[in-house]
Amino acid sequence: RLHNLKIIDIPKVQDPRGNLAFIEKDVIPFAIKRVYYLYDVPSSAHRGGHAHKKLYQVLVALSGSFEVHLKDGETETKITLNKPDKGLLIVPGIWREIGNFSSGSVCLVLASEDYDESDYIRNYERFQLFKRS
Ligand code: T46
Repeated sequence: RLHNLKIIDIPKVQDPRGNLAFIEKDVIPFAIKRVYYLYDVPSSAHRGGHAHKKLYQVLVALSGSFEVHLKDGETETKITLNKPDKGLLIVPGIWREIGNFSSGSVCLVLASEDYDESDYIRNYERFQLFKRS
């Protein structure tokens, strides 16, 4: 299991009318600069397959479920996200692959930085070199 793995509890208000979850600045350990989401993902699709040099992110299964495989260069962990009130923190230097999306699932991502292709390591051998440097 990865040692710096963290699941964040997102505060919520449960109500017979439905639940309301809220993300305020103290819930996420970084200032959110960008929000994006994956949706209409075919169940056979694999997303990710890269690491980030500086970016922190929190993934939330807003609807449905999917699996996140994480590698830090030494150990690996598979996490199933299937609860809208749980966020998976992914710190820099972690290889991630996301798959097994259930039909209608939505992956919300809160990110610490603007989109920057130069922050991506999209080659696994380069990732291993990055981890050793
Ligand atoms: C990650 C996982 C969970 C943008 O133009 N702006 C954006 O903010 C993002 C995230 C992507 N893009 C472009 C870059 C590519 O041309 O959208 C295209 C698809 O991106 P990518 O192949 O990186 O998508 P995923 O789902 O494999 O990865 C994304 C994030 O890029 C990544 O940081 O951790 O979701």
